[in-house]
Amino acid sequence: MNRIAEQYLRQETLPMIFCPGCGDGTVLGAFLRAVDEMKISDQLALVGGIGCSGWMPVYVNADAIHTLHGRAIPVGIGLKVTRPERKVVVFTGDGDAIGIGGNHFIHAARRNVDLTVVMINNSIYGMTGGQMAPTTPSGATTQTSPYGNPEQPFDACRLAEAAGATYVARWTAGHPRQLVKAFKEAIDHPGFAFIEVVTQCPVQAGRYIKGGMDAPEFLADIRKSVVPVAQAERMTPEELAGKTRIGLLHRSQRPELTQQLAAIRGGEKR
Ligand SMILES: Cc1ncc(C[n+]2csc(CCOP(=O)(O)OP(=O)(O)O)c2C)c(N)n1
Ligand SMILES: [Mg+2]
Repeated sequence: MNRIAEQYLRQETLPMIFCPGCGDGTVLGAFLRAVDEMKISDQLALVGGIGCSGWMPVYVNADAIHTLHGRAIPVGIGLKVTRPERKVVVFTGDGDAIGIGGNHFIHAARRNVDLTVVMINNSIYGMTGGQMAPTTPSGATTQTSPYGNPEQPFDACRLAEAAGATYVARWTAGHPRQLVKAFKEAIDHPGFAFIEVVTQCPVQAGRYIKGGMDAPEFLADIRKSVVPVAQAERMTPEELAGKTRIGLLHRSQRPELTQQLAAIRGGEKR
């Protein structure tokens, strides 16, 4: 076992529940590298929703809450406003964050509360066996859309930005080094920071959406489907059709919720 895994994983919780070839382990590895470089493990408060991705905090040697499906963000908000000195990081799935938890997601972004929300987008409800999610591509077959998804998926990053998030980035499980940097930036960012990570789910999305369960092939296909933002700016709408932009998509500054609350408690004028 490498030093990072030995130092930051709760050994008694291993082995992880993730299927072979799942992208969640890569995301967790990148997160732990960021934590190691920032030396902040004792300041962390991690929150996990329900779903495969929601298990990530369970494996980390840090304070953590594993909460209800769709409720990871409001639990994170509660933590942050009562213990503002903590660095609160929420791990959530696409179904957890913008399916059942969609309303919490947009209001957390609107409030600009100082959280880092990491959404693992595997385009499906993984843990429960491959049901259609709000991120499932149009036309895709899943366990609950055997004739193809008749709906249009959400772009969670555009949703976050429109709702008021002040840091928005998207990467994939094929970009671990960029993810380490993004985690560090998001944790340091004083406001609602959202990172979407597009991941391979060879067992559920592989079986139902792609018709094959080969993890390296799945990840290679994800890498082919994304374009760095700078490159996307030079592409025509026709060239961009079917491509997903990756990188730092938005960064801005405006008043943050816990500071606003502290000012009210302190009787200061805002
Ligand atoms: C209130 C509630 N509704 C439904 C469920 C069942 N459930 C558990 S995980 C899950 C979907 C998880 O999908 P996602 O959030 O995308 O996470 P993934 O497993 O794909 O990482 C559902 C519907 C639940 N546990 N609680
Ligand atoms: Mg999912």
